[in-house]
Amino acid sequence: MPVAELYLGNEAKLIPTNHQYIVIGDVHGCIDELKTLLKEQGFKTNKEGLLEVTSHNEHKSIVLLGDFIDKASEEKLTQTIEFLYKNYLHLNQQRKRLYLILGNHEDMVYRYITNDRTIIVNPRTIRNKTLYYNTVALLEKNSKLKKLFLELYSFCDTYLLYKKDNDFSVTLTHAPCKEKYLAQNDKISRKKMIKCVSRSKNPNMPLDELLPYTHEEAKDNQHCHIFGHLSQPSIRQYKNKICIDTSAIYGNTLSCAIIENKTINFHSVPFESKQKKGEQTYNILFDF
Ligand SMILES: [Mn+2]
Repeated sequence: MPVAELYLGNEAKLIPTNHQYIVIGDVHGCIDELKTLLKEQGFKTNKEGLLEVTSHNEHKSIVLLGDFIDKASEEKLTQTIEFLYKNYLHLNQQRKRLYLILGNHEDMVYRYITNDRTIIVNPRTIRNKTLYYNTVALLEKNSKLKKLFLELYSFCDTYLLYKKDNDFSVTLTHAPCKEKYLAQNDKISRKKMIKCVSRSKNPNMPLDELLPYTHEEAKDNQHCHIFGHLSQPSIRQYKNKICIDTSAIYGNTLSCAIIENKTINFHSVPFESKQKKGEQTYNILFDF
C-alpha cells in the first residue's frame, strides 16, 4: 500500500462487515418516522428515548446518511437533535452502533452558527439562512441545543466504506459525486461528497443532465454507491448507483438500505403528518 494512503487513514472509514447496517436517508427532522423505521428494523425506543439493544438487534448498526436537520418544525428539529445526541452516546458504549454522515445542511448550519468567515453576508445568503437553514435560528436561541448540535457535527464522517471482499463493497456518502472524489480524503473530495451542483440554481434542468456522471459512471458490478440528498419520489437505482432520499419531509416516505453480507435490501415508512410537510416538485434521477 502506498505510504500516502496509509497516512491519510482510509482504514479509519472502513466499517466492520460482520454487522448488518441500516442506512437511513435524509431525515430532515422527521423524528417520528425515524423512530417508526428503526422500530420496524428491530430497535424500539424506550420511555427515556433510548434505542434498546437486545439479543435480536445487537448485530445491527445504524447509519444516518446526512441532512438530519432543517426543513422541519422547530419542535421536531429539537426532538431530532436530542434523540440523536443521547442515542449516539448510548448506542456507542460497547462498540460503534450509530454512525452519522455529514450532509450539506449540517455543514451549512455549522458554518452559520460558528460565524464562518467564508460565508459572504449579502441579501441572498441572509435570505437562504431563514429559507433553507431554519435550524440556525433555533440553535441561536437555544444554547443547550446548540452545544448538542456542535457535538453531533464533530461526530460526523464524510463517507463510510463497507468492503466485504474484492467483489462486493458499498460506499456511503450524503451526495452523489464523481468517482474520482469518492472515498478520498482531500478537501475538494470531501466537499464533493457533501454537496453536488445546486438544483435550486438550475431549476429547469433535468437531474440526469445536471449530474450526468451518476449514470455515465454507473457500472454493472457490486461496488455500490449509496447516497441521499436528491429528494426523490422513490428509491432510485441505476446499476451500482442508489439514491435513498425519498422525501420524508415532503410528505412522502423515509427509507433505508439494509446491508448484510453481500446483499442490499430496502425498507420505507410513510410520512406520519405529525408536522407540516414541505412543498416541492420532483426532479427525477435516472429518468430515462
Ligand atoms: Mn442534502
